[in-house]
Formats: sequence, structure tokens, C-alpha cells
Amino acid sequence: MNIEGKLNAKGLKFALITSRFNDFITEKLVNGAIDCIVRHNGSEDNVSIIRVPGSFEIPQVAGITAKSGKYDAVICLGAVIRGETPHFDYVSAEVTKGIARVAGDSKIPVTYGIITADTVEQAIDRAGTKMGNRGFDAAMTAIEMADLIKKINKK
Ligand code: INI
Repeated sequence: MNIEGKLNAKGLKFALITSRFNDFITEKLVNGAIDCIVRHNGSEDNVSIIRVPGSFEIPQVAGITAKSGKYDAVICLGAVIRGETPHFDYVSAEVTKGIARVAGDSKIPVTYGIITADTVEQAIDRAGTKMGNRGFDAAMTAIEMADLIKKINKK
């Protein structure tokens, strides 16, 4: 028997966790995620947008949200852009490890829509221009995974 998730967001409830830091990018990821959900039969009324100060704060809030029992999937959206100090490396490593930890500890999908970019241009490219939209992609994965997990849990 093959078990695979379908791309149908009908009736599913989503939480988008997004950072205000670099919001000129993260708001585009939010729009991309909502666009994906709506294009796959979901409803914007079933999407909660939860804003945190920076990407570092995303994993903790994603964990609390995933445990709340109110959602079928949590989608993490952030943008970490390299500056002149090693700060980028610390923040990007922690948010990545943090989301992976929360996903592994959760009963619902927690997806990773974090742009880590060396330049502002690279970030723009991944927020709805040349290289697609990481928010759209993370929402698509959340839809498939939510359906998959429901199927696995069904007797
Ligand atoms: N937060 C981001 O989301 N993106 C960044 O590029 C970034 N940089 O480069 O500093 C950033 N820093 C803030 C960090 O996420 C925390 O909010 C802060 O350290 C307080 O905990």
C-alpha cells in the first residue's frame, strides 16, 4: 500500500509564524503562503498569522502553536540576511535547528520557510521573484504533510 499526502487544503487550519525583522521580505512570504493555501482549496479565514520580533523567536512560538491543538499545520516564515558580523551564522543555525526540533516533537507538520541569504537581492529573488517564493513552497509542503499525517493516523 502506498500512502501519500494530497494537495487539498479544504477545511484545514494553518498558523503562519513570521518575523517582523526584514518584513519587506517576510510579508511577501506570508502572501505567498496564503496564495498557495487558497489555490489548493483552503480558506484565508482558516489562516492565523502570528508575528514575532525576529527569526530566532520563531521556533519557540512554533512549538507552542503546534501543541495548542488548534491547527492542522504550522508554517514558519522568516528571512535571515548576512551582515558584516557572524550574527547571521548564529541566528540562521539556531532557527534552522529550532524548527527541526519542533517539527520532530510535533504531531502536526511544522514547515521551514526561512530564507537564509548572503544579500538582500538573493532574499528578494526567493520571495516571489526570480527563484519562486519560499512561503508558497512551505505552505505546499504543509498541505501535503497535513494530509499525509491524517492518513497515517486513520485506522
Ligand atoms: N532576525 C531575522 O529574522 N533576520 C535577520 O537577518 C536577523 N539579523 O541579521 O540580525 C535577525 N536578528 C534578530 C534575531 O532573530 C532576534 O530577534 C534577536 O536576536 C532577539 O532575540
